Amino acid sequence: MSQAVDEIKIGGIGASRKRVEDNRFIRGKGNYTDDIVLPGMLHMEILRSPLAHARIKSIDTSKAWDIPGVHLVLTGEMMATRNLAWMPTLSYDTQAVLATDKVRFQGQEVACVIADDPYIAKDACEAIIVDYEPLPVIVNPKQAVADGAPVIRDDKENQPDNVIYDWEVGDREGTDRAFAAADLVSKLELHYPRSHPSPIECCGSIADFNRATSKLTVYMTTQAPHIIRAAVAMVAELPEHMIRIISPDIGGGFGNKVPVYPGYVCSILASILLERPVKWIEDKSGNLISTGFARDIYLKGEVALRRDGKILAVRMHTDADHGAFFSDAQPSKFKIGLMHSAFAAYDIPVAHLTARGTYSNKAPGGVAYRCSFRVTEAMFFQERMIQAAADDLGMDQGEFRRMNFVADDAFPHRTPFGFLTDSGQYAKCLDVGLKAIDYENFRREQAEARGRGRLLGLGISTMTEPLGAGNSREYDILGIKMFDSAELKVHMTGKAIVRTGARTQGQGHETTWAQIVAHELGIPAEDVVVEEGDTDTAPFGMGTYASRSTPVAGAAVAMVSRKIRAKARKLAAHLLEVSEEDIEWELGRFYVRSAPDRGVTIQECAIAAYANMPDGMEPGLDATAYYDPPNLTWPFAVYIVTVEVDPETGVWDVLKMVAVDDCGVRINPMIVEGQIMGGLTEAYAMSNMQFITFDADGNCVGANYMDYLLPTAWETPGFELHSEVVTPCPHHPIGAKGIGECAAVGGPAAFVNAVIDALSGTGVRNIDMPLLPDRVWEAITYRRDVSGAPPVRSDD
Ligand code: MCN
Ligand code: CUN
Repeated sequence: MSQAVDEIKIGGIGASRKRVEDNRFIRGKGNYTDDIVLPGMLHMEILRSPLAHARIKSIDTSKAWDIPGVHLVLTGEMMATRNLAWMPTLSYDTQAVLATDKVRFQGQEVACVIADDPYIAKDACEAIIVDYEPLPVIVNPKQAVADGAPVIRDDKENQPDNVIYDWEVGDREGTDRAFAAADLVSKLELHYPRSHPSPIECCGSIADFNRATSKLTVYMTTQAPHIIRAAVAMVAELPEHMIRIISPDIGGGFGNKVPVYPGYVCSILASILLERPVKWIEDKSGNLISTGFARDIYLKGEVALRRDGKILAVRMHTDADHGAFFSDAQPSKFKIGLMHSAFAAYDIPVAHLTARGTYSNKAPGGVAYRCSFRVTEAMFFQERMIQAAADDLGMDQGEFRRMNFVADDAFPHRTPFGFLTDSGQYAKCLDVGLKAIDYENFRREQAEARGRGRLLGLGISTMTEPLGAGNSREYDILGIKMFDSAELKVHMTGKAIVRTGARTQGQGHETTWAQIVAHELGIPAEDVVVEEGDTDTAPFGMGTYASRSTPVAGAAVAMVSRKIRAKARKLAAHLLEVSEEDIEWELGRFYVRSAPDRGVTIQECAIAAYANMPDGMEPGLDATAYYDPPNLTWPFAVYIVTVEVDPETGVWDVLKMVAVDDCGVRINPMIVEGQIMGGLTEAYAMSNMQFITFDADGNCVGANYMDYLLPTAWETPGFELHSEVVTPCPHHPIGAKGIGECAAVGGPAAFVNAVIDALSGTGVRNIDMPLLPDRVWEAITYRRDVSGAPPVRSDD
């Protein structure tokens, strides 16, 4: 008879364990960067540029210095004397820390004041007089490449124009041939607008340089503390072991807290100069105007089709607006992130993508906001194209997808862009979704309603996305290979602590990593503490973004647990006085194969590691595992939305939304559902209310919460989630695939497809997000596509 512990009871894999971190969060006991107060701490505020493009003729800081309580005023000129006016970005470009020659976007950092309190610092910022000479402004890729366009990055040698890269991937000739042989070519052009992750907590840092020990400690809002340590070592030319980056509790990241921001660098230099801790906490408008923008990409696509519905080839072109500095955090090999993961769920023989990136007078942007390196744009584009292609063919949306999906028995599947997808049951997920939305019935209702002048629509989005960079052969950031690690220490009482180089920002790692240990060792999850975010104690890791934590760091947690189990097995053999070969494992316990009643628990092995180890065995029970994933993980998702559009006002309401997510084995089903709900909420917001853009002078329009709306429970529709399809990841130690971003990636196309479907028959092929009522109304009234692309000057 088995005496194994019950996995669900001890909070192992599959248990919907309540999030342990919420205990402190909901009681207001979290410890965020702004909660930290150090003795003698000063406060820093940033002066930002009001103009989008201007030459700096002079900066007069004398009045700021005169204000009592001011300790330091930093300008670009002073930074330059220490070689810190510019810093490297994560995409091999440079970014101004404080402007010296020119300002290149509205909100750019021009000067900093460090004072006794933030109010004095703010007042002193206002006392700084900057003399600007305005320059012509560029706010979109078309203007960037126009004849005679001003060169934004005239600071760079070998940069005669505003083009950052021209990149291509795929098979150009093969694609051309396939298009020549097509029965029908379906085309679509659209703009995925800028958006902003806008986490509740803004960015901030407290730098604390101790002259006596030469040690620099920085508390900061970062999703990737080890990368920041490497960047600080590089920029500040400090030795790595003298830098400690601590990422305390984070109030939401969503990608906003991946980049390196000038505020971090300035607070560090200020602390070194003043030998006192310096705190910088960004305000909301500073966060919205200058940090971590996402998307802003123009997409042009063509699908070559056979009459029966088979996709023969895909051609794509993207024009990405990166703002004034190319600071995307992404694997260095790919210029436009993983844009070429588009169409990975479909069996497409050949494809070609060209991508151009340009500078503009906007804040750096591109890669953040719940996306695995541009996958959000890729999947949005894919699913808008798929809908348009099916419509052009006159085919049913479900049927068209089903006939082009990669079949269940066709894995591993090499996509035309070279990715290897390894598992999935796409058609099955779609069937579950169509049944849940009552597809046939809805189509009938839709036709009837149309007869009575009511506009109903149904939108489908189906996609697989690549989550979990590396492997280290193909993925690196600034040359640092993408892998992760975990360290597990089992104390003599059988309690444990696990540390990883990932950094949770709300995803629940403190709960789920303990569940993996429970699954592997049978130690109850509540006996396992999880710690992340301190470079002095956590093992090296590349951080949390691109939903890579479960695929990489989570895998490392499983692997280090197995190392511990291997040593515990030796201890068990010693305790049971049999040879190791005679020992069997069941959850939480080793036993003698021939006498199953004779066994020892994992806890008994733990104490033996300290109190009764065999001769010659190294004492203790701890280990570290580095995990280099063999491949990305490829979760699959189906999102289906039904809507009603009011033709009089353009207002649209969601009638029902269903989500079918297959992310392999779910460690904590409740946390996974939370991730999906959150992502769908963001997808809903992106598709209909989040509007942030730039006028022709480069003024950021919508940089406040009156215009840039955060969805609340009031306007967010209900979501029906389905979890019945589970395709374990074949190479992940516990079969899990990433989930953190799926719903935000795949969701937007479902909403937009639904509204466009409601307008079918009007000739409207596209309305750009956000689908604000006036845009929808304009499309219906004038029967035309509506683009919300940033304005082009009338003299263009
Ligand atoms: N999980 C699980 N079973 C799976 C997959 C995941 O139980 N098969 C659990 C994980 O253990 C983890 C959570 O779900 O607790 C998310 O896991 P994963 O998909 O690995 O994603 P990451 O932990 O790497 O989180 C990153 C992802 C990204 S990139 C953004 S952006 C985003 C997101 O997570 N930012 C978030 N979700 C967020 N959720 C919150 N609350 N706050 C953010 O800032
Ligand atoms: Cu691109 S947002 Mo998440 O990868 O941190």
